[in-house]
Amino acid sequence: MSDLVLHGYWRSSASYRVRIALNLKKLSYRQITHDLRTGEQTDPTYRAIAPAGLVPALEWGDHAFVQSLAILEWLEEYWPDPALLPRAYEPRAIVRGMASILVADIHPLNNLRVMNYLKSNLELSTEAAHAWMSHWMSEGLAALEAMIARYGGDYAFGDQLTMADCCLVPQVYNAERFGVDISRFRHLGAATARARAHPAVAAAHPDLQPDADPA
Ligand SMILES: N[C@@H](CCC(=O)N[C@@H](CS)C(=O)NCC(=O)O)C(=O)O
Repeated sequence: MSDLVLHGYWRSSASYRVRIALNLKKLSYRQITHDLRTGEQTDPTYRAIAPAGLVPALEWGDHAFVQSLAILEWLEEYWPDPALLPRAYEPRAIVRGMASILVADIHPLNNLRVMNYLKSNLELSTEAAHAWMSHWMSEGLAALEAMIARYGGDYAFGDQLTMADCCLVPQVYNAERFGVDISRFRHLGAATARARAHPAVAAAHPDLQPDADPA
């Protein structure tokens, strides 16, 4: 069996999603870090693996998979146990919808390159750029709160950890870093707290990664 190699960065929420899934599935993997602060993700050597110059990428044999949600889906197909999607089709679609709110609607608007563009090219102040980012995070999290209120149990969907939690925990980490008030989202906050308490999820926390800045 090939080794799994995760190209990521400790504070990258998209990498954090993949770490959670790998840990939940009890898969061992090696990490290669690309420091986003110094632009290592745009190095041509890394772009040969991940042409968009974004982390994460997951190498497996001759393949390099990009896009965290596609990686989660691949992990689910290859190692279905423990499942990160419910069995029935309709719940699967709902979990995928929840994950997509986080991955497709919220995260792209608070990504580093977008922030840099707002500040450098559009000359927004740091405060204005953060307010813009917090606005879109809050909008997306409010939508998710309504879905978790309807479908959640112990976790974001029902009583098992799913892909929705793999994406939710890192986004809440991001939101908290940027001062978004999560206490407004009661169901979402409770589901996040329970997911964070799971040992596999806890072990994926940015501060515990080998490339993390010293505390
Ligand atoms: N949709 C992609 C997003 C990947 C992404 O944007 N990663 C961020 C870190 S969380 C990144 O590499 N940012 C570098 C940059 O913005 O230059 C995924 O889910 O994998």
